[in-house]
Amino acid sequence: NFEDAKDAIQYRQSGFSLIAYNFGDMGAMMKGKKPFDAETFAMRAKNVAALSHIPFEGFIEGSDKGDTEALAKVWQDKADFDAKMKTFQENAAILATVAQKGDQAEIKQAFMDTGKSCKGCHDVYKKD
Ligand code: ASC
Repeated sequence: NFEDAKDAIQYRQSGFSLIAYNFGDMGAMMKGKKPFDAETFAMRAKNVAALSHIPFEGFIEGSDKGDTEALAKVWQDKADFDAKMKTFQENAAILATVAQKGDQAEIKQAFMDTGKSCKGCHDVYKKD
């Protein structure tokens, strides 16, 4: 368990940083900013699927105060927040699966769905 809110905030932010790095590299490939490399993409997708389960644990009661971009709304609407987090985890798992198979259309769709679940949560629960 975390010592305090500061530890919990650090933990979830570390998870999000790793997710952003891996997802961002996939995004660069999807946007054609760098060549698509199937093996690297599948590795990144697998990382995001695993990492998608990390931040959740850090959203403990009372950790809306401190050096965080999470809005108090996370804890006010916790059931909806949890559901959105779960949707993200499900989409990330699908992305990891289709990235293994290698069908470009499926990959594109799964990547967009995952990105939408990032943004869908940020729009509501994250400071801009
Ligand atoms: C990223 C990133 C996000 C998401 C979001 C997707 O690469 O850092 O927060 O994608 O922009 O819509």
